[in-house]
Amino acid sequence: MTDDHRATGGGATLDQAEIDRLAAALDDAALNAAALSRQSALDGAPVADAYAVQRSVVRRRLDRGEQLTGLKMGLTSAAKMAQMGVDSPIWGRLTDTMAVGDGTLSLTGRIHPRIEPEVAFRIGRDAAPGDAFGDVVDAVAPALELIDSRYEGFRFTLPDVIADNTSAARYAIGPWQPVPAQLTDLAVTLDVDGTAVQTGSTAAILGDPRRAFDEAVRLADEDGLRLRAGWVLLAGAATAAEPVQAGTRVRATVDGLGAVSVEVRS
Ligand code: 0L1
Ligand code: MG
Repeated sequence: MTDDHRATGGGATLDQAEIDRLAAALDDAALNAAALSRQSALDGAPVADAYAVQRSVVRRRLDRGEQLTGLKMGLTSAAKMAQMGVDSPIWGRLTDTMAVGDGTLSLTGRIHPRIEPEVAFRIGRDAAPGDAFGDVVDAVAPALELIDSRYEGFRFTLPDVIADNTSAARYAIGPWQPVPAQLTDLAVTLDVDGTAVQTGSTAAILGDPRRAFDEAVRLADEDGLRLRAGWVLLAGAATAAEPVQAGTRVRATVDGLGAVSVEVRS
C-alpha cells in the first residue's frame, strides 16, 4: 500500500511538529464535542499543509484502532466551490466508526451537525490513476452524510476545512444497486419526517457524479493514497446541508437508486 501517512508530503511548508499540534487540536475538538477557534497557522497555507494536518488527524484515529473504509468528496457543487473561492473539489477520509450500520444516527459527540443527501460508490477493485469508473466501481447507492465542522460557527477557510477532514462525521449507505447507464440528472430529495426539506439533482455533483470518482483517484494519488477494493466513495452532496435534530427520521431518495433513512437520536 502506498504510504498514506508520510510526514509533510510534497509542497507542505509547516514542520511536522506544527502539523501534529494542529491535528491534535482538531482531534480533541472532535473527541470532546467542543468547537475550536480557527487555526491561524493555516492562514494562507498551501493545501499541501492542510492535507498534511488531515493525514495527522486521521492517523490519530487509526492509532486508536479505527480502520479506513473509504474516501469522500466535498465542495462538489458549483455553489459550494464559488462560496469557498475554489474551482476544484476537496476530499477526506472515512473510517469504520463513521459508518451508520443499523439505521440509528446518534448525535452524541456532535457539535453542530448538518446532513446532506449524496451518491455513494462501492469500489470493486484497487484503483490507480487513469482507471475508468466502469472498471472499478461495481455498485451505486443513495447515501446520507452527516457533516460536523469542528470549528466555531461552522466558519472556516479552505485550508481549515481540509485539515478538519472536510467536516466528515458520519455516513449511511442505502441498498447497493447495479451501476445504472446514466447518473447525470437523477432527482434527489432530502426529507425530514416525510417532508421534503431539500430537493436537487445529481447534476449538482460535478455535473456528473462519475467525475467525483476521477477527482478522488487523482487527488488522493497526489497524497499517496489509492481507493481500495471494498471501500466506499461518497461522491458529494446534491443539495445544501440541513441542520439535524434528535427525534426525527431523515431520508435521502435518489431517483432510480432508491432511498436510505436514519432515525436521529440524541
Ligand atoms: O461534504 C462536504 O461537501 C462538506 C465539505 C466541507 C464544507 C462544509 O463543511 O460545508
Ligand atoms: Mg458531503
